Amino acid sequence: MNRMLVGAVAGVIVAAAAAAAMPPPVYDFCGAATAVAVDPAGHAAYAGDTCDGDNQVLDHLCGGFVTHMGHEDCYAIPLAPGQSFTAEVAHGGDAALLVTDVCIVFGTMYPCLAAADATGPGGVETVSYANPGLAATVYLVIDSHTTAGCGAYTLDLSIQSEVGEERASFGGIKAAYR
Ligand SMILES: [Ca+2]
Ligand SMILES: [Ca+2]
Repeated sequence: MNRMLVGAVAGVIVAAAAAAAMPPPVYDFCGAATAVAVDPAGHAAYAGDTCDGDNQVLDHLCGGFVTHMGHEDCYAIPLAPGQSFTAEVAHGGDAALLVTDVCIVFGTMYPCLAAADATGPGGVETVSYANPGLAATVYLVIDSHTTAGCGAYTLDLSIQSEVGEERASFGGIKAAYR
């Protein structure tokens, strides 16, 4: 091996080592998420435009659809134990909804808790999620399929009171008169 070749090989090894040591890419919408505040009846309404959003959610394996290279808006939804929410999004572009439990991931996809992509441009997407555990903040991502698929939208959101409570009251009434 001549000196030049040794130098070139050493350079490749150094570059490969540097590449291996590179940290994974960080995807983070924590600071961009809108904190949802509902009225006493548990409702909230928002209007926005995903074209103004960032693209931190590039892909997610949710119900068969994978890539979402368009921009997204994100909402942070606080849920007490047993609470659930339903979100209805009327969208001018082609929206896809994702519910996830983290706002930052390192070199991987966002976990999928629930998702919806039933309609094309101009359609309405609806997604629901019930919190099975302790009080938690979950995130609703209103994503766009492509950069051209972004657009204005309205979001209607409702947080339902604890399912267990409702069941208990209805079930209890029924049981009491049986
Ligand atoms: Ca996206
Ligand atoms: Ca859609």
